[in-house]
Amino acid sequence: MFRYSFSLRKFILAFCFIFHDHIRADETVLRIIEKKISVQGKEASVFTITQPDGTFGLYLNKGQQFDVRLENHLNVPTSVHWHGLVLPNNQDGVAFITQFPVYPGLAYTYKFPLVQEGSFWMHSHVNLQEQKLLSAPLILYGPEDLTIADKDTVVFLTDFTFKSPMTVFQSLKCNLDNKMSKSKMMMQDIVEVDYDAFLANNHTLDDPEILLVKPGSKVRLRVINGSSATNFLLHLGKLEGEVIAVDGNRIQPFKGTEFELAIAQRIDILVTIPMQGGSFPILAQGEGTYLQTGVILATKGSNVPSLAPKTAQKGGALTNDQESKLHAMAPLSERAVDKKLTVDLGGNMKEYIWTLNGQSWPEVTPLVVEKGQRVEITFVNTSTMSHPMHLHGHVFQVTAIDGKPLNGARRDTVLVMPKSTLSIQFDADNPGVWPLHCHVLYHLEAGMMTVLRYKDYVQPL
Ligand SMILES: [Cu+2]
Repeated sequence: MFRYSFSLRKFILAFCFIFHDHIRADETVLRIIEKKISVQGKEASVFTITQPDGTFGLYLNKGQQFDVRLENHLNVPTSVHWHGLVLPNNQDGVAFITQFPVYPGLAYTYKFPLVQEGSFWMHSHVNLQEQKLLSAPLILYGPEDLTIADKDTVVFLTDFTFKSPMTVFQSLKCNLDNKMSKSKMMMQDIVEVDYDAFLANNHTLDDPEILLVKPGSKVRLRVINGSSATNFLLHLGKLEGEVIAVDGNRIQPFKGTEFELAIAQRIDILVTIPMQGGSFPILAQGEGTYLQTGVILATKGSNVPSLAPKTAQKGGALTNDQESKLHAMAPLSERAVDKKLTVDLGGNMKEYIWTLNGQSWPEVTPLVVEKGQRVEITFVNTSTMSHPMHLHGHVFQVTAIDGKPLNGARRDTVLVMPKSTLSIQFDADNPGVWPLHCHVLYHLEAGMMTVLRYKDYVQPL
């Protein structure tokens, strides 16, 4: 019997060796796969990023080596960008800029040290794949995280449509060609895409994820806006929340029951479960919509309410209020700005072309900086829509809103409100060619991207 088991084990090992001889023990495998999900009782085919054991996304520690083998099991080329990570330029995962796309049946290995901690995410940077849910959480735990909360949990928000992303994009173009009525145009300023549902950890609110919590315990919610075109308003209901970080960067604690979360941003909120227990919905309503999603924190034996994915009241519009109240725990050192850049956010609504400084990707003039410079970028939003602007490879600080100086939060994505200006500063300390773009997927597809290029940098491949 022993001999039999032993040889069986050897056989299995040999079998694994044949198929995985290229995988090292310290390497994490991420598979990009197509899968079927059910939304409102209807089947849909989406993309997802999972580990071989089914884990959704990546959970690593600061100081560890990021050593990930990304396998493309789709029938189309793809690439995955590690959103918010400070990494060497050639590890950034942007197809056609820092690497070729990963073709079906091929893998690509990423290796770099993890210098940050906090809540991040990953998503496709190819075409409109992000709308097919090709995104996942990427959490980097810090040494103190165990003492911050009793439970640490992710709430990953996405916007879902049964339509193909290309159909959505085409209809955005057509709608605008067809000279809409003024009222429809006004509505479109906030909401461009009519989604079928919003998902939290891949669940709709009629079948929500229920997270078991203990009475009196502290819970850290890492809320990630992984949606393609939806800003969210977060409602904590009976719980008061304390925001401790935005975009993975600690801020001076900020209390409230309602928070705003723009596309691609993250917010880490601490809540304390009352001693008497109960169930506590954490809701996210789409800006300018009646749709909501969320998770439910529930103590053992509590009655879990059934919640409707549609609300009676329409979600309002995001403002600059929250951003103006955020202050970094570790602001940039005080120093003079060496390089000032202005980026005009604009669009030609008739043709649905979105621009930065009047240019559409890829016909753009790069923004050039030099290593060692303190750089300031002022976004001037001349359009009637808000734009979540994301800079790759750097952590910036929000330093002014509408000309008013601010010792603001450190971030990688900031929402620039319509007819508003917003300045950010950062130290140019990570040479490369780094995308700077609007994170509304359809604006990005319509050209709202440029690059920040370090003078004299040539990419080692
Ligand atoms: Cu935009």
